[in-house]
Amino acid sequence: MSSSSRIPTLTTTHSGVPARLKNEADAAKERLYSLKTLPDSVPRKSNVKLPPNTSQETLDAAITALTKFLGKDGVEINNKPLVDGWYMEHPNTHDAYHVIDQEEMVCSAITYPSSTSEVQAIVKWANEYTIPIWPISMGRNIGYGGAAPRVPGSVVVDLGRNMNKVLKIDGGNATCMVEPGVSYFKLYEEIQKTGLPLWIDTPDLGGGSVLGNAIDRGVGYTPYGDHFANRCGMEVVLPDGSLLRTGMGALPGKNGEDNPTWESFQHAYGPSIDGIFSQSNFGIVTKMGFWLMPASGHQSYMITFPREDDFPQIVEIIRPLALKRVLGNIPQLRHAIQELAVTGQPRTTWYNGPDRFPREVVREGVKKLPVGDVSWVFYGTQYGDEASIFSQLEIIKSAFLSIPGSKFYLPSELPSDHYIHSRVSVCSGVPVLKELDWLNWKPNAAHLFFSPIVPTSSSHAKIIHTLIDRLHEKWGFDTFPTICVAGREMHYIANIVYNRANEDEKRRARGLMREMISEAAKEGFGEYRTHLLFADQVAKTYGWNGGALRRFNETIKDALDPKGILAPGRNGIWPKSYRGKRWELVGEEAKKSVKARL
Ligand code: EUG
Repeated sequence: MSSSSRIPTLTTTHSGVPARLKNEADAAKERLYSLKTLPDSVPRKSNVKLPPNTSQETLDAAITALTKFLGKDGVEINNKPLVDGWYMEHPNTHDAYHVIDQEEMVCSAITYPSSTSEVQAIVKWANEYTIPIWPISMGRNIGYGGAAPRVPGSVVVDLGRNMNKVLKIDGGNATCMVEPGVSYFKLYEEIQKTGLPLWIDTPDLGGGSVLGNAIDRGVGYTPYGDHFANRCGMEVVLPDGSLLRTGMGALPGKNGEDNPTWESFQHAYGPSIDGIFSQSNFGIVTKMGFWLMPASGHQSYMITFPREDDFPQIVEIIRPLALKRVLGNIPQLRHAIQELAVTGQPRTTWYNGPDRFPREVVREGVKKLPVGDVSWVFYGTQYGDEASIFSQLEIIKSAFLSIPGSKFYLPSELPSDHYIHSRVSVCSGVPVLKELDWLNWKPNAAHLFFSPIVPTSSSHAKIIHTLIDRLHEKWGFDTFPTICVAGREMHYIANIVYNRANEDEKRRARGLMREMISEAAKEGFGEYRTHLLFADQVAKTYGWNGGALRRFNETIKDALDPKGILAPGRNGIWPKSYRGKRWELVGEEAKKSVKARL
């Protein structure tokens, strides 16, 4: 056996794989590594990346001071070769899925707090030395920048390594409270241990941080799929090192206890402020409460549609079903090409050309799979007792099957290795790894998401899909749309899969992103989330009334973080000391000028 047998498990590492998925993880890594031509690491081209305006001496003195406080194991200099690793063995030094040079967006050091008071001390230390810090929960935000800091040389605060406890599970009230290092895998295991009939809500992959994903406003697929909407209560270290509790946590409980409704009511008295700690750099969230879903009967299904042009009609059928909550969760609509990709076989299995994967080859490919000659695949799940699921399915079938040639399948009608079984797990709160399989599409594969919000309407859906497909063609990428339907809007996720060993592919991936962001904005579409590199450009598209939103964010930023130490540039929010100094990355040219500055 190769290196894969070293994949850490949950019993040894907070970020490890659960025992039930160990073999699957080994096999997935094995398949991915069989296509890897990049070495595990290469020697560093330069020394430790210094924070801006910081000399080596100042950094050394600062690190010595921090080490005195946190101990030798609490601080680590980032001077070793960079290792991209694999999903379950991901780095906290840089972006494993680098879209620019691997060494460009790196931290100078990593620090590992063990408590909220240590986080407070780190923040005070950063203020003292004016060194930017970049907090990560676990750093598995893959496709959006991973663990990489926006400002090279920042000190990464890896919250998860030593702060990874499930602090509370309340079976009666169906709530929990977690620290940043609790993954979906871990929360799931902990709940199983209690024997309580509770579900978590997991994204497609289960290795990420529950807290981190929620404050990045990530998405899962049960009726509790809007992660930030199902939060309840936060504890936040502010940029001056002081501590805040939001919601009912602001009201002290009896005898110094936590407030008993902290995880039950989202608000306090006065303005609702939780939202400003999501997708921002206004505070470090060290604890967060969540609502859990009572376990339920569930039935997943798949509906296939034969023609490319069925897309707008599918969307029109979805909207009323979603609004009436007949579709009670976040279903996915995928293009047929993904039926090929999720088999885990490389692109070359079907097609060897360097150009775009031809439509006829998709058709030839899917014809041989259980789905047959189709263009779109809808993965849904219904919840409740048997009778209610039955009646819901009758409504759903009669709506979708009005499209000529569409077909309805249950998981029991499909082979045991079909992707639907992974959807069954995800849609019933069981975190899995299956979604990694489409990474085998290319060697040394990495992915990048373009994630616009689109009204659930045929005309808008057609515009965005045509735009995305046209630009993928222009820049030479296969179009991999996964459309996650929230209700009145859809998160259209275009998965750009690129070979991170190929500089030209990386350049084209960046070009494609930049052009999609600007073209989509002209049509009124904006991203719900984006990779670090594109944060400035996306933030700029939200420019109504001369950038009123940006000004508001900057006002808050300057008030809370006058020295600009906390995650400068996150989500396009720059502290005063960085503004107007060409830190914003809005194009390839800007990148060059920033690089020259560093
Ligand atoms: C996916 C979904 C997302 C996202 C990134 C990826 C799914 C990929 C709905 O949000 O942000 C299969």
